[in-house]
Amino acid sequence: MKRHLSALPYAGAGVLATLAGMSAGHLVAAAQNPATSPVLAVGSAVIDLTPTPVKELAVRELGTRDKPVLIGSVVLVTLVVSVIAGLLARRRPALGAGILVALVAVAGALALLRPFAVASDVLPAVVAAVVGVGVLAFLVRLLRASASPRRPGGFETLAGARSSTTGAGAHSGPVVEEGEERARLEATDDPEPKPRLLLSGTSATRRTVLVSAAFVALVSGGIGWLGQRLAAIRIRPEDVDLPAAADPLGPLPRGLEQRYGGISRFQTRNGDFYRVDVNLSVPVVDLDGWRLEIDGDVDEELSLTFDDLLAMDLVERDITLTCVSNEVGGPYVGAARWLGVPLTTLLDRAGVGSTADQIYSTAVDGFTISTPLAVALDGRDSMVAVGMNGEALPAEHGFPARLVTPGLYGFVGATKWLRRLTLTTYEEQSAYWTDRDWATEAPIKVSSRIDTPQAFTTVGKENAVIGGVAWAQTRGIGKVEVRVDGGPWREATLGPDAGVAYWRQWFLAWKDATPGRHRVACRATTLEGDVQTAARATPFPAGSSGIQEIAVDVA
Ligand SMILES: Nc1nc2c(c(=O)[nH]1)N[C@H]1C(S)=C(S)[C@@H](COP(=O)(O)O)O[C@H]1N2
Ligand SMILES: [Mo]
Repeated sequence: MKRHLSALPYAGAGVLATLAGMSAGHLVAAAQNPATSPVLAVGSAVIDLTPTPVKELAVRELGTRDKPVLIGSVVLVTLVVSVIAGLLARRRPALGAGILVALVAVAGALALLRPFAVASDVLPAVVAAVVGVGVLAFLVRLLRASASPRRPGGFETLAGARSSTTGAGAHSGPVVEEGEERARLEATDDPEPKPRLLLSGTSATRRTVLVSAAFVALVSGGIGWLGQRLAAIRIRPEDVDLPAAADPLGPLPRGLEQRYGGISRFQTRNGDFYRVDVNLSVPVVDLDGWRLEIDGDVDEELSLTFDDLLAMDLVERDITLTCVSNEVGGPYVGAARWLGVPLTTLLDRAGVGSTADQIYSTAVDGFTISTPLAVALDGRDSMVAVGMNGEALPAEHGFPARLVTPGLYGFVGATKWLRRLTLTTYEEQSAYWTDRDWATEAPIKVSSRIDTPQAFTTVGKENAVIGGVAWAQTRGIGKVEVRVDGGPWREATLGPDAGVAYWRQWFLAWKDATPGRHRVACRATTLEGDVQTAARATPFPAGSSGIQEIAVDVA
């Protein structure tokens, strides 16, 4: 028991050393590219390697907490390893340090394996290793000093121990230490010497250990926090000046939200726009090094700078994006005015060959998307967007450039942080989510959502209004109907029209509302007469279907 307890401080030293290393690496990464942070590099690899059913389960059970939980798990596993490293460092400092270095080496390798990685991306891991090993050596030194109060200067240093492992006297360090320990125990009159827990000691050395441990923990926490702040201020899309569109659109018509507050705004604010991607940190893109490459089956490969893009004729389009993971009635849909270069302009410049049937886009985060070439050429307004609602793309939404494809779920047409478009075939290349069993082609299904009233809220009998949004991108919404308590479908009034690639708001004055609980449902119909089906489908693999029905109380 005593032995176990006296080992505890070493476990703590391992944890503190790891935290300090991780934080230092995180800080360096924040200053260059957050994705190269050792913790995030490992976390991203875990995301990429997680089988689809497990991911589905995680998203279902955890929702948007899936990423914090993932990071937490990575940190937890790391800390368990660091406990082992600390315990081993008690007898074999070099071994403990070696485990820390191995841990960081994995993270460094993962950072370097990212697409578009540069040599300096390994720097955060190197710094993490140096700081981690340094702190471990320091703490082990202190602990050994506190365990041998009679010879405060005589402990083995980590460096000494490490070099000793190369020679015949490999175990001299630990053996000497045990000898000292025994000598000390024999010398004391106390038959039950207190276990040398950090907190039970009163010697100056122990206080030093405690204080330095607290210091390391505080500094680690502070550095982690600072790293996040740095990442947030490093790229500033708001400093980018965008030219106007060659043929600007007029202002959007007044939305229904101005009359019925509960209905989603006709144009989603950038800050409210849903965000879905595979990243633990928002990719940071330096405009200087960034290029949009167009290659593969083309007459001439292109490599365009951001300024090259801005120098082209820009168009402006109102387009609603939807994520395939959106459940019926869910939040992963948003509508914005996008500014960018028509995809056809870029394809014409490059000259598409005769064999390509897909545009394979690769993003800065390594994410890939397959978009059917036929979709890009069928007359819809696919574009490489640089602006969103009058501003440069926010970092979360793909700064500096992203693909926007009307009518396709985001995972097949909305590549953020776009880096390369490759003209190729479906036979030759498959993209991120297709490799994880999601559909290869995924047009958006007609759907509608009740925004007001919210489920399980109470509305007044007078002026009760049911309202929301409906979308069927590239086909357009023809009508929306509302049903109360399974009765007949009643047609709602549609809001303003901003084109078939955009959503429609709708409302119905609920004049005959009676007190009590009611079930309210809605469904949309496209301009072609295609009615939103009641047949339920899960988001996996090609998008949800069904009809949203909520319970509402009328008072
Ligand atoms: N580089 C990159 N682009 C991406 C993704 C991603 O993970 N990485 N996710 C896609 C998915 S699944 C969707 S739904 C849209 C979401 O775009 P938004 O976050 O701007 O709403 O981005 C798409 N583009
Ligand atoms: Mo998505």
